Amino acid sequence: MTLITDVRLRRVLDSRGNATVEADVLTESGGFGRGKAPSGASTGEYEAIELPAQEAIANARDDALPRLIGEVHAGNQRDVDAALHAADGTDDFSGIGANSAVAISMAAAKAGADVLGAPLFQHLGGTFRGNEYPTPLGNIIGGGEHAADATNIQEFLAAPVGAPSVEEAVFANAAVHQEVHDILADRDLPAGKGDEGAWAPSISDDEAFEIMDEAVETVADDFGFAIAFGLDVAGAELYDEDEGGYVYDDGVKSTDEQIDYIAEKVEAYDLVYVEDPLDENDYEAFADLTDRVGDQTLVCGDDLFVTNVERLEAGISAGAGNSILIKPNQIGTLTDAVDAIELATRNGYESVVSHRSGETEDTTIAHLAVATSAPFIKTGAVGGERTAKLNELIRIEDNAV
Ligand code: 2PG
Ligand code: MG
Repeated sequence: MTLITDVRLRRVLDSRGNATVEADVLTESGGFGRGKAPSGASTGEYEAIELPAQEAIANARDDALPRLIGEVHAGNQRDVDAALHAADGTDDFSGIGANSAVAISMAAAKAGADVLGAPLFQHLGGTFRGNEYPTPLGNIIGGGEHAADATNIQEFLAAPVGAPSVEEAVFANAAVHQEVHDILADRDLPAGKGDEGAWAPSISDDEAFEIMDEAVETVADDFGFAIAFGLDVAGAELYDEDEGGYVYDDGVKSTDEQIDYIAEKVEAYDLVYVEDPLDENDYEAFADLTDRVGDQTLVCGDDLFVTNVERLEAGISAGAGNSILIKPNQIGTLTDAVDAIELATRNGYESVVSHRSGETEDTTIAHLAVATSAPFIKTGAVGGERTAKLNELIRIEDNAV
């Protein structure tokens, strides 16, 4: 029933105005699915390779389509994704492009769900999944690679851990975003927005910590439940070997100083989440920090693990981190992403499903988070390409998909 009869590829715009790959998958019985690839700016060194959209499309048309059309059932995700790997023939999807791979992988999943008449999260997760909803981490203040002349730390993320529902949590994050706007206005600090819709004022990281602390407290009082916050430090972007450490506006921190700095911030602000606090090659430093604060906060590997089971296995052996960021385009297929989540779960690591800084209106990650019972999803607080996922979560919770 779900035999693939056609795959159509085209370039469409992403949220930064760059070209990205859109895939349509059609099946024998009239099933249809559409997927779009996101794109990172602070990409990890070990990520699967994104090719220029036109090149990715041409290569996938030549190499992947003959292995899919009339050959594979969209309802069998492992077969689809194995065909994509076979067509690509490399370790990092540099043949057909991880952008073509992930767009086709997601489109096939949606076509499979369409034939079944089931919501995507149920097709991916099965009937025993779908009653646990992730807490959305909302990007509120940011800089790094996502905005010029703003904070050194890439993302300050609201985490409405006490919210009674996804809907309340989503609105709480939007309220924190508005509250920060008001605090910035009171302090006469003009701010545009970065790539993910976070405020990008020209302030020090210390001032951003203060403002976040004030904003989450105010909104928590208004909403009547606990709202904490966390960070994506994007440590690999700050780390410069030639400079001898992590380069901040106010100086360079050695690895030991960086560990102390993050541990102090976890204590001072009760941070519930710290992503990529250290460089992507430094398992040992991740392990040291996890020893220090891993019982109080999630220490999450993004560029460290790149959704890759081999890198996660190395991290598990080293005791590096206690959670993994899951970005399907970082590894190229949904099968690879789900394998990483399952390995994480078996080893007591939490999974945090994530958007990219360059996004589209695709909502697959909302379904993936629910399908795998991920405790967190990181997909912004405002902006159409971010609210597409947040509103989909609200619909999933409301049984309206
Ligand atoms: C990150 C992501 C998403 P990018 O570092 O976690 O917030 O950014 O997509 O630019 O890698
Ligand atoms: Mg990150």
